[in-house]
Amino acid sequence: MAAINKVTDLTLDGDVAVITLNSPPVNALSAPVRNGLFDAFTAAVNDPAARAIVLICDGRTFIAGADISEFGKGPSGKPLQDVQALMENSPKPVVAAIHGTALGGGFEVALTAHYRVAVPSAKVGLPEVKLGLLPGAGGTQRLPRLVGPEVALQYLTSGDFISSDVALKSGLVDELVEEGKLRDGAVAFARKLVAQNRPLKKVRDLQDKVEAARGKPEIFADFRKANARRFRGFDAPEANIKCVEAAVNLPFDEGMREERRLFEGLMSGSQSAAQRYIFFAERQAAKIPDVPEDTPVLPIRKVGVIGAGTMGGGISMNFLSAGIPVTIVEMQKEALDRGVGIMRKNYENTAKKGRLTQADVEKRMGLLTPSLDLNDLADCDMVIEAVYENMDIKKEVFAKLDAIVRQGAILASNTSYLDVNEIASATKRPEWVIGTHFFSPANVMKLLEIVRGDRTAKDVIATVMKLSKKIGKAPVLVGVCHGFVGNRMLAQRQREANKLVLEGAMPWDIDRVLYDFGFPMGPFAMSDLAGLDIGWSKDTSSSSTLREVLCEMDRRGQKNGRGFYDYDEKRNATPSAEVEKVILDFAKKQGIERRKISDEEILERCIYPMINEGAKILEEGKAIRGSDVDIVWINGYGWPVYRGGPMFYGDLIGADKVLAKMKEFQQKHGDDFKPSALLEKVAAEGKKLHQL
Ligand code: 3H9
Repeated sequence: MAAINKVTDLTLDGDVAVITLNSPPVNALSAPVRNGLFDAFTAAVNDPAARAIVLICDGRTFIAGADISEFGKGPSGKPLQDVQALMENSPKPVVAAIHGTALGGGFEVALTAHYRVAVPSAKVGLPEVKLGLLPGAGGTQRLPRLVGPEVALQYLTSGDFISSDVALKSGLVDELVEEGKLRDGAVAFARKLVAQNRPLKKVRDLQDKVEAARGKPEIFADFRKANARRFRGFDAPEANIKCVEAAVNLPFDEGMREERRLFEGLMSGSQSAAQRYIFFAERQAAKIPDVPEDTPVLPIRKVGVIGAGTMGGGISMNFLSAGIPVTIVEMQKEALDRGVGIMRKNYENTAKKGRLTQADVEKRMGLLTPSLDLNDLADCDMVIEAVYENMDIKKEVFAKLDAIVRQGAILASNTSYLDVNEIASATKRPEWVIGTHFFSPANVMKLLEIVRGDRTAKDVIATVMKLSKKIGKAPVLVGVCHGFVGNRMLAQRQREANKLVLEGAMPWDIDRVLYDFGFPMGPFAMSDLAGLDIGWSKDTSSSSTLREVLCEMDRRGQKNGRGFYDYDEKRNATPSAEVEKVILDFAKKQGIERRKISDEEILERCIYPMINEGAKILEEGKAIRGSDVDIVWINGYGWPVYRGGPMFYGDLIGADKVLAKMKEFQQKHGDDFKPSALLEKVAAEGKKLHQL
């Protein structure tokens, strides 16, 4: 026995048949893989010399799921169910041998084996919900039978990976075998089954845990209630819950039919299309056309951060958490101590929630060197500046860094708007200068806009792109322009939100519309949270904007309980009658005749100019591709992932319809709505913005 086809291989190890699957990069269940598995299992089942069968994978992982790139295309190859039926009905025990990650359809295949063994580093899980889906190969029916409906609900609706020790305890895995010795361990396990004549265990036949939950609808009602906020707007969590209800209340085969029905509903909807697109878009963003994959990267063993404020502290934590030592420099001792204290407190809060041990906290803080002297940055491999957003100050800092930091080190700025070329011009090494725009809170938010200056070297770009992955960020390479991709588009939304308030809407109307669209909060609630007085000064305030007027009235936002909204001591917001009056007076003074504004207009006025600006950004080459723009908005600004980002959403509406609306608004409200040439072109040629 040997190669069954290009991806599967069947060998005999004594009386145990070993099927090895090898389909890089992640052994996804493409048509050739399903065909290969079908042929291999058929051969193994029919081979009289084989008394047990082991399924194992080559490469970095066990099967990581269905092949997502096949979704939406017509059927081809053997259905996965046929492979699973062969496995489950095999008269010889079938053992799945797991390393890496057994995910989605991959774990569902493992769940149809009679037994599962894994190495300690392996993880299993059903992450379909993150793709707007549910496990469509029996996972929703088998998982509750093994772990009970309560735990199954958690796993299915979070998509979280499960470590092998937890999997062992909960019966998802039957035995752990020594790291690096999976094949031998699995074969020995299979041999033991045969020797002991152990019965074939079919998960579908397990009844105890589902029966125990029958007639207890409160399990589901309580779960829905407790998670309503987390699931808001998403279709997939509810469909997953319904499947678990079916597992509890229906016989296995009927439950499987319900799973299929709900799976197909999700698969044909726009939410899953958006979420699957984002999965690939995020990986695509890591690829830079003129910076080849094999560009050498520089070792980053030690990082310097200038500024121990909220940003500097958050940025430092990313590196500390990844085990990279950080020297953090502030000008005043008090500010330094405060910043370091906040970092410690953040880690300790995480430890209190059980997500870190106290030893981890100490280890991380032990990697931090606080300093009041820029000279201490001399031997860093990379220095990130996070000082006040002012060009003169930034240039001064970079000139100093240029003199202090060793040659061959990267100098990065955390600027959120400023010209990285101009900052680089303050040094004699512009090739080594790059922008790293983190988002607040910098230790939490996934997005990192990496700003490429005209002279930034390719190995510097490659290094920072790779490094950002190491610290758990989703990097997007952008070009120099005011506000880069994210803030530049945000400015469009903010401008329209402000205008709408004067024309007739109230801040809470706008916030409600954007919240219902799926954002975590609207622009006015956001301003209240950040503080209305950021960048405001009593001395220069001229009552010329609504925001200035509110600051003059000491309405500074959540921090003093009064902003656009009034806040109670628990920070619950209610619309403010005082603000309403201020708005009416302000509009009157400006001679604006207020009118009723529909929710539809609010949404279109806020969102379409963003889509248009995204097209302009692409036209100017400030983002590499439309999908990169979407990744910025998903990972940095809370754009609902099930709407795929502004470019994807623009395509969902239709570029032609967005264009027509922009033209209508341009007529009524002026050139803020002037369509970009690229939007015109895309609409005329019937192309897609997210595929540019
Ligand atoms: C499912 O199973 C539905 C079933 O219930 C239905 C049954 C009927 N398909 O992430 P990486 C590619 S839904 C196709 O950079 P890592 C990926 O695009 C699926 N391609 O590596 C990338 O390509 P490239 C449920 C896939 O080591 C390359 O592999 N499963 C798939 O950081 C490397 O990926 C999931 O949702 C796929 N399923 O992480 C798991 N997976 O090099 C999704 C990966 O060209 N996958 N690729 O850019 C993951 O979470 C991670 O990829 C994994 C590895 C943890 C496996």
